[in-house]
Amino acid sequence: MTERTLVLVKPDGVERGLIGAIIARIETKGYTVERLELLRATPEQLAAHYAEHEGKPFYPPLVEFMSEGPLVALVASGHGVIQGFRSLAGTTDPTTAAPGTIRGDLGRDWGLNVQKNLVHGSDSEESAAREIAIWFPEG
Ligand code: DAT
Ligand code: MG
Repeated sequence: MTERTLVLVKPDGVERGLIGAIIARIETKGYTVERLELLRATPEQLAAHYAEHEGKPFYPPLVEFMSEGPLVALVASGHGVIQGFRSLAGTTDPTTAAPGTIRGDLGRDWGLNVQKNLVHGSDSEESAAREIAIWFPEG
């Protein structure tokens, strides 16, 4: 089934000049970039986006990190793109993410109290619909 997913290139990815490398992996896999914007996240967007993590110890530094600089929000589409992009991204911790993945190849532990793991990808159809509405509210 053709799906859409919400991808963020987080501020660490933008700062390190990896926007192109990350988007190239999405396109090389055969997914289509449908929407794309470089923006600074508002506190409201981050609170909505990370609502499931509110109250966890890593939530305050996570939201702080995500507002430190511009990020890229994009919508990618394709058959199975939600799971497919999660596979491309690799597991959450870049130290142990498999080589061949975005986080495994391009990410590492920078010794800070939040994992700077370059990208976000929606984890379900419900999350994708919710998150696309947060970052592209104009539809
Ligand atoms: P993912 O981004 O792989 O979907 P998640 O939704 O569980 O992971 O967490 C959201 C982000 O929060 C994640 O990309 C990095 C940060 N994070 C998650 N678990 C963490 C932890 N144990 N310590 C520090 N940061 C964490
Ligand atoms: Mg997640």
